Amino acid sequence: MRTRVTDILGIEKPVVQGAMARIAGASLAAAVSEAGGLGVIACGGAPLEWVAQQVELAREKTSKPLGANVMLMDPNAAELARLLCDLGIDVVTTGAGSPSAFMGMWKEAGIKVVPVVASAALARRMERLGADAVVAEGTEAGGHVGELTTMALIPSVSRAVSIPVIGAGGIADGRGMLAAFALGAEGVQVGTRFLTVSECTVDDAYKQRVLDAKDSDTIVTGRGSGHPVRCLKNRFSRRVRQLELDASCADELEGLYVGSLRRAVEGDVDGGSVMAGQVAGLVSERGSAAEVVDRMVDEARRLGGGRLEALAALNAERAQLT
Ligand code: TUI
Repeated sequence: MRTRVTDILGIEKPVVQGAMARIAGASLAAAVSEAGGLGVIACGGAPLEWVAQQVELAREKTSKPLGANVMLMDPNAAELARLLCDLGIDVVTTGAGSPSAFMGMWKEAGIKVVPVVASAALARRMERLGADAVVAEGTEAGGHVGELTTMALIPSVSRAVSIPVIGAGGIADGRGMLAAFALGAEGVQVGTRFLTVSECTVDDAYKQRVLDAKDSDTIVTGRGSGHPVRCLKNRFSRRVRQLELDASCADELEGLYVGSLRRAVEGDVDGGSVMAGQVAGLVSERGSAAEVVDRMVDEARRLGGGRLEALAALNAERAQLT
């Protein structure tokens, strides 16, 4: 299936795997790329040696394009930005900030750059700096989130820029994919739906929590501190929300946050931050990465009466239908 997103990224299906920090390594990323989507190694919170090792491992598993994600709040973001040039990664996605400082370096290295944005203003800035596409990620997503919903954000970003928009946040199946295309997207980014696939190496207790979740089971922690993170309701997130109401608890709150994602990823799903999007309530199967990619595209195609590519072509022209 061709859209500007597949053409620019050199992939076969316009499905990008969301970078899930401490979760998405070589195993998941290579499986998604091998299935024809874009697999993305999440570098957030990881040492540089781990990143180099995962890129090498993924390259052994697939010769198809491969992405890496830079979490811009990471203290080692600048070193990582340079390392990804040396490793010859095909695509960089970024999150939780503006990658302005690194854009020139990446473009010079021939890397396709796809910043995740949560507003039209940042999307416009990224286009001016040479971004190849943007991911418009709504607040339904898991992990670090912005304020706007996917429903409001995709059309707003689509109107603001000419480069392709990849919709994200709340997309877990073909219906979500078709909806994103109806709103102006030419590709989708999917995170939560990949959490439960066989190639995802997160602890099984984490997968089970996602499978068991219902639609209202996520919550956003850290809104007050400026680091809003969507995760599943559990002992950890309920305690955080409680402490957030009381300014005198700042120290206890900070202590609770330290290592919270690592704890969850390693299986402490009551005491850690089980990051997941609102669509956790829609995820009720495990399967493989290839099944997720194939089914999503097939379902969106069927639901759209086979006109998914035509919709993407209209979006590429920013066609006004009124
Ligand atoms: O980055 C994400 N999601 C993430 S990163 C992450 S790692 C982490 N680990 C432990 C604790 C907390 C986080 C987990 N989830 N998504 C991409 C994303 N970026 N969503 C929203 C944004 C965003 C928001 C505001 C991007 C830019 C922005 O404004 C920047 C500016 O300067 O205007």
